[in-house]
Amino acid sequence: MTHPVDLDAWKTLAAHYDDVKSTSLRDLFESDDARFEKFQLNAAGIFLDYSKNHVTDDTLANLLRLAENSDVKTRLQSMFDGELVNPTEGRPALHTALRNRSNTPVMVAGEDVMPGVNDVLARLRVFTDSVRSGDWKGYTGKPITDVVNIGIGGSDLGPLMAVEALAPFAHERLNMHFVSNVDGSHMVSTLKKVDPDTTLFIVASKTFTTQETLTNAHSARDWFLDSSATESDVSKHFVALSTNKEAVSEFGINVDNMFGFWDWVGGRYSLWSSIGMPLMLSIGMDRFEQFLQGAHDMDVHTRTAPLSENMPVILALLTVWYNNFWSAHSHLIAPYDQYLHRFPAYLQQLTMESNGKSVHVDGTPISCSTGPVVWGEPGTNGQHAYFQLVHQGTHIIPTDFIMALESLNPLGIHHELLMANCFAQSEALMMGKTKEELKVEMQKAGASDAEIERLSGHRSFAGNRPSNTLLVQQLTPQALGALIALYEHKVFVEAAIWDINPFDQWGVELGKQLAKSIHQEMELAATVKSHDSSTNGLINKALKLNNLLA
Ligand code: G6Q
Repeated sequence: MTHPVDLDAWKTLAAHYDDVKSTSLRDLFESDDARFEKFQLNAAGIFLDYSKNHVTDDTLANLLRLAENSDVKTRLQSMFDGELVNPTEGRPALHTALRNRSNTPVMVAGEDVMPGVNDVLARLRVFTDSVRSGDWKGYTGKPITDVVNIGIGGSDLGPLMAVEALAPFAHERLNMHFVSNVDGSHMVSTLKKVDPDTTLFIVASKTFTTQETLTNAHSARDWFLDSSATESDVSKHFVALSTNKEAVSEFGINVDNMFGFWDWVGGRYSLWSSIGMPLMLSIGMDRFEQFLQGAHDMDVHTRTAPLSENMPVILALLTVWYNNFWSAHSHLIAPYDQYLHRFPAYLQQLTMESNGKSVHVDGTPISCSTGPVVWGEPGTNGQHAYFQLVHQGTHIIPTDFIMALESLNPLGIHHELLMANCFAQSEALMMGKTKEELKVEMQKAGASDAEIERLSGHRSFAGNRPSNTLLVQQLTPQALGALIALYEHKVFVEAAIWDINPFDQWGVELGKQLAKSIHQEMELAATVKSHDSSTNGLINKALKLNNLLA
């Protein structure tokens, strides 16, 4: 396999970077009035303005050639077709089948997976409808008022983010809670807010072996049984979302209360499966299907649009451009939408777990830098915190601004101000403020020449900081579905270019393994000597201070 850095297009881009690196974004806009019209795209209800990037027609042509050289189209098609795109775990990655609203067959090992997908969706509809309507009763005959999702990582971040994002569509009676951390405080503080006879616990775990989730689930069950409930009442209050029937049954959850999915659904891609149950309960199955439809629309766009008009491909190419040629290894997600406050955290897992890799698909050491650090918080809050570094720090941090044009909570001038701030930030990042502009501004305010001179370096901004702006009309279930699918495919295209496997996570597995073995050692209540001196020292300190040594 040719490594990315050996491709002709890669070498051309490296040379092209030297040609364009000193051309400012200001210059690019001044020399082309049609830049906004030229560098924009529409797909599945999402508008993308990518004109405020360090790209010219030539840059784009070179990047598109890189996508061609990297077989991006073929690789995308392999994923949609259910081929083994996750070779280290020997699996396809078919989250797209879960939202395949066209219902065309998707074959895995000679079998169409769609009837299974549709069956689970139908069961989920019956169950979630009955909880929402109040027909599903707790053990004292009362309807459910609170739902506690117990899961972590992919079995937590997606449902939590989406329930928050679609809060305006939430069911009035159902309060949603999420417990992920094995820190007992998370469970204890949640249980204080709910009553055993009106609470439904969802134990969400693909493997049903995850230490944190099982520990939390056991504690929740003990708490439930400490009320007047008995073992036979558990089935009215505990359901499982998993691929592991045996472990679910061993835990004591009746498999009639289990909603399955398949090993070809990666944890961080599982929101579209039964793992989405908290969202189904919150917004109802009809709206959940609109959510699936939005993602499917983006899937169709990704599969069919030419590379030059393909939104996830363009976004991925921009990330590769900055990450590999501009040495910009950090990417800011700035949703100007309070409901999207968990979206950056969700994308952090999606992108960093997928593309945080140091070997190529064939196992050879990586030849280029891979996934950037992804982070963020909603605007306008970020402006009063870390945006200073994005404006004037020494790092280039490409930024994605995300906003809905219409508010779901119109309130006076609030939404206009939100939009104004969003547009102002991307403009300020790009334009900066020249010394001449500062001089005029300070002179108008009556500053002396000496004062202007003294502050000139501090108060002028180089600007030239790139950003994308993504707009939807309203943050509806459909729009959210399309937005998530857009980033999923962007991550896949980046991985295709870097020639890495975005679907495994051996680092996560290592963490799970080590925590388990240290815990087993701690349970022996004896001084631990088997690790390095730091790890031994920390474990022994904890054992001693908690009086756990025999
Ligand atoms: C996701 C990761 C990881 C996983 C959690 C929970 O892609 O593999 O975040 O989702 O470790 O795993 P379970 O769902 O199996 O409990």
